[in-house]
Amino acid sequence: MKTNLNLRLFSPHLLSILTILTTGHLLSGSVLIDDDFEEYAAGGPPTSPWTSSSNITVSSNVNAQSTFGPSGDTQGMRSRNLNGSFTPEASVEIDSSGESYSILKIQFDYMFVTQQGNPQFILEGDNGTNGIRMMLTTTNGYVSVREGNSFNELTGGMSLSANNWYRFTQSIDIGSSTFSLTVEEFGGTTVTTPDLSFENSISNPTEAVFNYNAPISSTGGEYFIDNVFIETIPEPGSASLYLGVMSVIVVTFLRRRNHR
Ligand SMILES: [Ca+2]
Repeated sequence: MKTNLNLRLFSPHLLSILTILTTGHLLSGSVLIDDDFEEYAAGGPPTSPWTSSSNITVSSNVNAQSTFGPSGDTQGMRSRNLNGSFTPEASVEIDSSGESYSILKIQFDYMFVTQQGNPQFILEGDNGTNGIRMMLTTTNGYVSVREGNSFNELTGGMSLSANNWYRFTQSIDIGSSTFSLTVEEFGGTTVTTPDLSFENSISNPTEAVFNYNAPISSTGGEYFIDNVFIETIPEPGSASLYLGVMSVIVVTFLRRRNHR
């Protein structure tokens, strides 16, 4: 009977289950921001964790109903470029301190209504340094990424059109200052551009910023953001180490149990 018990406890099935249990949690990462803007009062600015300037409001306008969002999702964050002397800006803090991760995932849904002054996303590092900077739509209708000293329009495969939702997903490697960008058009095509470069290297991401590249006073621009999701993906190495430690603990436990 003793031999049969040992075989059962160390069976491949048991080890498989333990592997899933011990690595599944780690590999899911930590969600830092998950915001669909449904919890804020319509017509006012988005409140904590957001910081915003004038002309940033949470809107229940029908155009703000993201088709990517959950059922019943009716609000988004509206940014209007109207004043000519400043660019509207909304930002949210990214606190990844104490986390060991290899990839930072940043996802949001975007729709522009009128394209005046290019809507812009920035991932800032310490001291407000621009790490990633991209124009979400240029006057040519493309996404344009600031790589080092130059803007590079991503003309391959997709031009963006007004009043249509797009899901932007960035898979970011802070250590190598590179990222991939996937742009999914709702009901349309999906284009992934790998190996994009940062504007500047940063050691630590601190804020995600939505603004414009230039102020506009005449006709103005308008866009919406919804479903902002920021997550850390842990390093494979740390997951393996964790699994190794858990295995030792489990094996020790089983041995003691068998020797009782
Ligand atoms: Ca929403």
